[in-house]
Amino acid sequence: MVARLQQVGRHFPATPSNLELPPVRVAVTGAAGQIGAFLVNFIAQGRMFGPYQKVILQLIELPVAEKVLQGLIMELNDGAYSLVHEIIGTTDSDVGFKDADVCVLVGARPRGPGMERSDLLSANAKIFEAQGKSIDKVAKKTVKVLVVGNPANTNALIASHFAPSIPKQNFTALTRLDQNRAISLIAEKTGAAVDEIRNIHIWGNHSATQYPDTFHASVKGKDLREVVGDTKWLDTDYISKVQKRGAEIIAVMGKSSAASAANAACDHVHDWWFGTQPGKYASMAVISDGNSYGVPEGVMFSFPCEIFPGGEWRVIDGLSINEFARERLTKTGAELLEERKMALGF
Ligand code: NAX
Repeated sequence: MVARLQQVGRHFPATPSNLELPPVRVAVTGAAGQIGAFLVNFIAQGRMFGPYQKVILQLIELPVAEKVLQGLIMELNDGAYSLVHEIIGTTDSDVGFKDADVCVLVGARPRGPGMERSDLLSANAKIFEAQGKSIDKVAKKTVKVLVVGNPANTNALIASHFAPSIPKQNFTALTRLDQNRAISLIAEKTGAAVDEIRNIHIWGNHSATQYPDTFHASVKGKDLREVVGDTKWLDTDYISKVQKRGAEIIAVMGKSSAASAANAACDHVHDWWFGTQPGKYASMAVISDGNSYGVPEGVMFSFPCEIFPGGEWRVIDGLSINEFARERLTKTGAELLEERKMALGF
């Protein structure tokens, strides 16, 4: 096991309100992996909790990756990040999740050769059951959990299921990378800046059934679909490009997205921590209560969400869902029900 490597309590710039706040404890599993290594550096730089909030990094790895974790911590130390109050590296989840304010669950079992989807789901079910139980036991009861490791939505559901003392609303899965990809493609198509594009929503599963919805979105305040002016592209190639962007990256780069995934995890937690800007919603997979848009109850489904400072969120209601969208919401919801059945048996 990697020991406590740093306990510095450095001074940090004398800037506004966060000076008096205690450091945020953020646990990251799979910290030594591709995404994890970017993520922990981004957190140390203030991308997740802002430039004045100190953090305690609680990094969790498998024993097989212990040396890599040790090296990562050495590099973090060499970064001399003023926001990093302390780093804990461990292979014991009860140590890593202890008193955590935020847990980002990146480590997961990848699909091996000859592995069926059901094998993948059940292998991950075991991991996320154990992590859910550990979070339940040692993390703060107010902990916010973001699952990145795939199949992210169902892994989040499992972790939540095995953490009964923590509200189900505190478990989420990452679809922000899909939202960012969807925005970036529209920026490329229209020449608008990414900040000028609002409210493209990702519905459903972080998989090839996800539905990037442009019907409620705008570019520079105007209806996105009118600005793009190419309905056929929006309803076919665009959707499929967003859905398959992960595979496209692998085909080009020979490995999967890492920096963009870490960046999206920071966006997700940042909005969850500070709240969304007025009129600008965030896609995140959250527990469905069965009352929104005909989505089945009890699956982790990506919805457009408004988040209030402090972390309470609500699914945006009242959006019109046409037949085209309905078909896609049904398909991605059915996939999540099937995943839940394979992973949890109900
Ligand atoms: P890597 O294989 O580079 O890293 C995973 C790390 O997790 C490894 O260091 C491994 O030792 C560790 N690990 C595995 N099981 C663990 C456990 N039980 N406890 C602690 N650590 C554990 O994968 P990487 O490229 O970083 O991807 C990580 C996960 O993110 C994968 O499941 C991947 O499919 C998923 N992704 C999810 C995305 C999303 O938008 N939701 C997008 C990017 C990415 O594909």
